[in-house]
Amino acid sequence: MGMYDPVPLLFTPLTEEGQRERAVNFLEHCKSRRSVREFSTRPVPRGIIETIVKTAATSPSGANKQPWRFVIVDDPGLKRRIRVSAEAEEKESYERRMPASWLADLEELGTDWHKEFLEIAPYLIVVFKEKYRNTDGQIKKNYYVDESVGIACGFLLAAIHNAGLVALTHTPSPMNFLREILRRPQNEVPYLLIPVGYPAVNAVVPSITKKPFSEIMQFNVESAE
Ligand code: IYR
Repeated sequence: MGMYDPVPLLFTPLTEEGQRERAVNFLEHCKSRRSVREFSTRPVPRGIIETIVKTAATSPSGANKQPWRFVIVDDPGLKRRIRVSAEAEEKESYERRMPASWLADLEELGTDWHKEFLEIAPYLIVVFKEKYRNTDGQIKKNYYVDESVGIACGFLLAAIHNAGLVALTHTPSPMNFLREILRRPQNEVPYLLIPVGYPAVNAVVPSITKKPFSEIMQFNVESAE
């Protein structure tokens, strides 16, 4: 059994000026990230993708259980099977399962059931959440699994952007077919499907904006007069 064994924190202090500069630079960097649906077939070195996944794995997680599995796919046969299954589910969703209000919201983004990017992007990173662990026949549950894997995916997307690549957070629904195609065990549930690569030449994105800061931030509690 592991014991709590404290070690000195490695912490590099910055000057206030340095902090401001780093904070603003990171904001500007993050502002330039966009979800991309039009990919180039230009290959990406596998080592870069692995470094990005290692970055995601630095995330905090409930009781440090690290309840994630990142499956990296570049095999054309697997990508084809994933595309075929995803499109079958998405076609059903767009044509029958999604309510009119949802379809209206998606019209702004111009999405439909065609998912050719699943074959065009050089890599798919399929993220699974590990609901529980099976250690020597003993079932041990993980904690805050959605929060932990969601945070790790945030790190993953930031690392992808930082590496000069683009991605899409794709959620075909339902997506249990990913467990079958990628032969993951029952304790793992597909969480996100993330194509990664370079944008197609002349790729376009929808002209969307982020909410004003005043709408997303509250500072303490305004006095109600
Ligand atoms: N999963 C579908 C639909 C979809 C849903 C949301 I919410 C989006 O922001 C975008 C798409 C699809 O990938 O097309």
